Amino acid sequence: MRTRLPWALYGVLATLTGLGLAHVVAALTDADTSPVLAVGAAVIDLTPTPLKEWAIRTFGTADKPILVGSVFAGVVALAAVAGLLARRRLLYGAGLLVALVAVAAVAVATRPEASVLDLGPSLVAAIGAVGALAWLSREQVGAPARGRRGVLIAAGVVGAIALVGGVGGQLVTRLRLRPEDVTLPDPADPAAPLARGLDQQVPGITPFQTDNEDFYRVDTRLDTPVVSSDDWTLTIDGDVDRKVTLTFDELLEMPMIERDITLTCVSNSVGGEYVGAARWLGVRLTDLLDLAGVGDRADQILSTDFDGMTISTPLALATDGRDAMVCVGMNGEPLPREHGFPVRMIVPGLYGFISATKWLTRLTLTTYAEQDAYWTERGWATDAPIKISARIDTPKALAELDPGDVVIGGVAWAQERGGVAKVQVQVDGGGWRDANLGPSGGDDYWRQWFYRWQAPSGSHRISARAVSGDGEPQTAARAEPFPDGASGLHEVIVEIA
Ligand SMILES: Nc1nc2c(c(=O)[nH]1)N[C@H]1C(S)=C(S)[C@@H](COP(=O)(O)O)O[C@H]1N2
Ligand SMILES: [Mo]
Repeated sequence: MRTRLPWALYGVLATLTGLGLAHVVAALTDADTSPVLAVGAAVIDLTPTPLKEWAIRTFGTADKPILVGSVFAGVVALAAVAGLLARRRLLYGAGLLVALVAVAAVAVATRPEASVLDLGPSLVAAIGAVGALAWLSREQVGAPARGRRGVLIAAGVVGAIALVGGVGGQLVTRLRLRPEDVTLPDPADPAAPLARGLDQQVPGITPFQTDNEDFYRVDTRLDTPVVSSDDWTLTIDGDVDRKVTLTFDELLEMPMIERDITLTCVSNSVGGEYVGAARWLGVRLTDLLDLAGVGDRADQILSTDFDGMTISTPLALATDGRDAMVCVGMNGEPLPREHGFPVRMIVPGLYGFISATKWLTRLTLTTYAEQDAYWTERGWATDAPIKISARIDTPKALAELDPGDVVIGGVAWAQERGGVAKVQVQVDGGGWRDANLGPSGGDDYWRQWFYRWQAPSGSHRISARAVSGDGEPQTAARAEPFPDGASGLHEVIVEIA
């Protein structure tokens, strides 16, 4: 082949073949993660907090696909270069491919709980990629050059291997160990039936209970972990009288409580989407801690997920009588994979980043002086109660409406502060007027609210604020999410024609 283009293509196809095969091996061996995702994860972990904040603000939930996409595009570009190098000498091209895989292997090997097994996919990626490149560029090793037709056929064969590998790997992973196959026990301490909310009454309001499919997702992962409940265990160790290890079945045999709790992310901006309300089923955290017997040194529960990611929770707050729980169920179903299957923590009143560990495998009783967790290492607060907040769901910002009857509505939350006692609405800086509240779902649950407004023509600014059951009004002082949660009032501007 004289022209360069086919060579660039060889490099890309060879690399995709290696990656496709790596996915199959990862799926079959429970190896932790694919090489591309490992590189992406390493990039996330190494990114300074301000840059990460900027990415979340700018790209929202698309920040992950954009990151994985960029890493992938970089890999494809280098793969094309490897192909072009192979045109000169196969060894050069192969060398670059091996170097690429080596970077991924380092990223894989430095994950917190990496084992030798996790290097399998990288090894296969290297062998597959170099093998495919050698086969595609066989004239470099003395065989007669392929004609145009031969190039197309060879490219097709290699492309098919890459595709079948990539898709097959995904499929195998999805089909194994399905959360739906788990049967949950009945709660010994059930929640009262949830009242019917204002969902039907106020068009555009957030539903009283968030469907699992609609529940926001925030975590550091680039994939959706597939963790088996069969070989899952929870270990409680550190400053305890005796180290305890429980299997999933043993956990399910413990008395279960059921609670309605609104979970909130510290990265949520005022009026943002990173908040959701669900009915959780699980074991009381204190029941588990009692099994191990907490010592008198610990001030922190350091929880670890299946991959070594850590979250720290203030021990005093988690054990002060609130309904902190180790959950297996969400809205009557086993936890979805996205939300931590098989087991996660939920602690009402604390932002998720210091409490809501998904894919939980370990609770270590320790001290803040001794051990840092993922976000606290990055400068986020260690003590972060959820701030009182009201959100306006309807009308939407910049909505154009007719004069007359307009229903303003939304949700408000004040977990572990006696719930929401009052929501007030203000138009154009005028007097604060009390909104109507929907039914209560308990103090740890959000409350829907609405206010009927006679809207005059013109452009208007609507604000809302909540007051907690323990009498604290929501602050108007603005703060960014870093380091302990955003504050300020949610405001929307609407145009009345
Ligand atoms: N293992 C693990 N658990 C985690 C996280 C994470 O990155 N990894 N993110 C936390 C954060 S910041 C929040 S807000 C909640 C979000 O839970 P959700 O995705 O189920 O809504 O999970 C928490 N648990
Ligand atoms: Mo979060």
